[in-house]
Amino acid sequence: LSNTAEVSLSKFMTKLLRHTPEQYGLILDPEDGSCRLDDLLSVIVSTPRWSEVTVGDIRQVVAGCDKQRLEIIDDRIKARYGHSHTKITYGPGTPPAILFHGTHSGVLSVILEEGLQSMERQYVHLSEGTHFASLAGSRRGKLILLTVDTIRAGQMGVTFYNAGNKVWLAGHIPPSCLKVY
Ligand code: HQG
Repeated sequence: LSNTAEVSLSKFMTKLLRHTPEQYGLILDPEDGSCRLDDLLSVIVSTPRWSEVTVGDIRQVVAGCDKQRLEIIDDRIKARYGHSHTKITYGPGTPPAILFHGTHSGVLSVILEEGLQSMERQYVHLSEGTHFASLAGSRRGKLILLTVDTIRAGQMGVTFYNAGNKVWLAGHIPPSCLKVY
């Protein structure tokens, strides 16, 4: 796969595993959102653009992604985070005292008023460092980094889930737990 093809296939695989599997007849495990690598491959090769794709190409896409969006375990594959479709079950965990969320200036005042909402996804996305949060927040406008006081949030009943690779997920984060970084 060329670089361009790799990025393009990666977007298609992410769409399938996070957002619209049923549109392609793909059934994801309701617990962890995974499916068999073979089943994903069948769906991919049934589209004219990707009819030549091999399991090797899929592995290349998964390995080549710096954000580790996707994960292969034995003969199964899943998106690690970002789902709008299936509500994945993650084990609850105790995050560092401070986590980051990247957003943009256009929605800052709303967020400081009503807190962080999961919007179109199943969870609010947070990270242990500023890198992942900066990537997320810069996509839509002027980057704003927020810190989340996870201890206070925990006291207020928020549960945190570890999605791996320093990414944490949660439900609604109340405004009193947020500060502009
Ligand atoms: C904002 C991508 C108004 C929130 C990214 C964000 C990340 C509010 C947007 C991952 C709000 C939702 C997740 C409120 C939050 N009012 N806006 N109360 N609360 N928002 O894409 O965190 O490259 O669903 O700040 O890089 O941006 O696809 O979430 O701006 O890692 O792997 O509403 O997805 O990763 O946007 O992104 P999203 P996100 P990938």
